Amino acid sequence: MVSLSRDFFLVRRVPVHSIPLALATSDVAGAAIVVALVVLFVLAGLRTFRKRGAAPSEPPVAQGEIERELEREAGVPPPPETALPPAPPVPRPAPAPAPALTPEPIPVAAPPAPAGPSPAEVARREADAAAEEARKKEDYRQKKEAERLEKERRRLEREEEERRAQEERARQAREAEEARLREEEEKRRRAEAEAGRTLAAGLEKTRGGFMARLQGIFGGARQVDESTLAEMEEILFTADIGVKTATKLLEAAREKVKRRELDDPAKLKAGLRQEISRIVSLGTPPGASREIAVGTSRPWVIMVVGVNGSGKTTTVGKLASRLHQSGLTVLLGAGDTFRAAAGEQLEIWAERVGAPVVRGKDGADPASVCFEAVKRGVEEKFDVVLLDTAGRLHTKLPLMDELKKVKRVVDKASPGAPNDVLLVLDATNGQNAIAQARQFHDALGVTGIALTKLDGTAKGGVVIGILDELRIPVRYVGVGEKVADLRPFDPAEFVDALFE
Ligand SMILES: Nc1nc2c(ncn2[C@@H]2O[C@H](COP(=O)(O)OP(=O)(O)O)[C@@H](O)[C@H]2O)c(=O)[nH]1
Ligand SMILES: [Mg+2]
Repeated sequence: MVSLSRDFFLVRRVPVHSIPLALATSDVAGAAIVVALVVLFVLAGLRTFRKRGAAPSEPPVAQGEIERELEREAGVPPPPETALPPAPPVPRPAPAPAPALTPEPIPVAAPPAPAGPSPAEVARREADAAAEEARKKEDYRQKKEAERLEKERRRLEREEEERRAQEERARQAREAEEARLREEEEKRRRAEAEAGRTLAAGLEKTRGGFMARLQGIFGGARQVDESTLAEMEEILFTADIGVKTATKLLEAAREKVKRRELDDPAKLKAGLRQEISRIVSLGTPPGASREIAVGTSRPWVIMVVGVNGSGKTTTVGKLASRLHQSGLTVLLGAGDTFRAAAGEQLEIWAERVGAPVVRGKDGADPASVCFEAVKRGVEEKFDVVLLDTAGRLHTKLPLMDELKKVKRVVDKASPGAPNDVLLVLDATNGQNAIAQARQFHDALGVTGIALTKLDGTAKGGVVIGILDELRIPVRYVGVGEKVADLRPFDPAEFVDALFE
C-alpha cells in the first residue's frame, strides 16, 4: 500500500508518455473485471427484453387446431395420440452470444449487436399470421358451407328417390288390386254362368212326369169325386213315391173329400201340397238349414257311403268345394280302393278344390286308408275329413261288413268319428233307392242323405217316399254335374218346384 501510494505519486510526477508502463499490472486487471461485469449486466438486460418481445410472435394455437380440423373434415384420420406432430416450434430469440470468457478488452461504448427482429418486424409478422389465420378460417368456412350444400343436395336426392319408389310401390299395389278385382269379377261371372240349375230346372223331368198328370186333374173344372181320387191314386202309385207314402197321401185326401172339405180340384191340389209339405219338412221349421252342420269336434269326419255309381265321389268333390268355400279346411280320404279310377277321380276333385287327399295303394284295405286320413286330419288339425268309400252292390254282405269296419277303425283314429254318415242315393233308382237306404241305415246309422241325379229322372217323387218312410233328413240334392249343382235341400223350394 505504501509502495502503491508511492507509485501513485510517482505517476503523477512522471510524464504522460510513461503511464501505460506504470498501469500495466494489477490495476489494469481490476479495471477489466469491472468492465466485464458491466457488460454481463447489459447482456442480461437485453436478453430479458428480447424474451418479453418475442412471446407475442408465437403462432396462435387456433391455427394448429384449424389445420387439424381441416384434415379431419377432409377425412384424414387424426394420427394417434402418441403420434401427434410436435407443436409448431415457437420461435425463440437468437441465443445471446456467450459472454467472452477471455479477458480480451471489449470496447465499453460499443452497442450490443441486434439479436432478434425489431419490434416493427414482430408487429408485421403478427399481422401476417393474423391475416393467414383469417384466410384459413374463411377457407374452412367456405369448405364447410360447400359440404353442407352437398349433403343437402344428396338428402334431397335420396328423398326424391324414396318418393319415386313409394309411388312405384303404390302403383304396383293398385295394379295388383285391380287385377285381383278383375279376376274375382271374372270368377263370379263364370260361377254365375255355372251357377247350376235351379231345383225347378233340376226337377223338370219329374214335373213333366207325374206332376204334369196331377196338374191335369187339378186344372179340371169338375167336382172332386171318387173317380177323381181313383185317377190320383193311379198317378201316385206309379210316381216312385212309394206305395206306403202314396197310400197315406190318398187316405188323407179321401178323408177331406168325405168331409166335403175338398170338393173342388184347386182345393184338392192345395190339400195334397200341404200334406207333401208336412212330410218333406220332417217337422223342422221353414227356412231351417238341412245342410251338414259341422260341429265343434275336430276334425269333423264325414263318411260318404252308397252303392256303386250313385254319385259318392262326385258328391265328396262338390261337398269339399262347398265346405272349403265356407272357410273350412278339408282333407279327403280315398277309401274306394277297389277301383283304381275312383282314387284318380277323387284326386281331380281335390285339385279343383285345393284340398289334399290321402290315398292308399290300389286294392289296399279301405279301412286302413280311412284310418290314415282321419289320423292325418287330427295331426294337421283339419276342420273336416271327407271319406269316400267303395260301393259294390249292397246285396253283397261283405260291403256292409267292410263299411262297418271302416266306421269302427276311424273311431280309433278320432273318438266319435265318423260324425256324419252321408248316404248318396241315385234318384234314378226310384223305389230301389228307398230299399238301399234302409239297408245302409240299418248297418251304419245314416245321418243324412244326398239324392243325386234328380235332373236325369222323372222319379223325383222318391224324395217324398224317402223322407216319409225313413225319416232321415235329405241334406242335398244333385241336379247336375257342376259343383253348384249340389244344392242344399229346401223342403219349401222342393214343394214349390213340384207344384208351380
Ligand atoms: N246328371 C247328374 N250326374 C251326376 C250327379 N251326381 C253324379 N253324377 C254322375 O254320376 C256318375 C257316377 O258318379 P260317381 O261319383 O263316380 O259315383 P260313385 O261310384 O258313387 O263314386 C258320374 O258320371 C257323375 O258325373 C248329378 O247330380 N246329376
Ligand atoms: Mg266313387
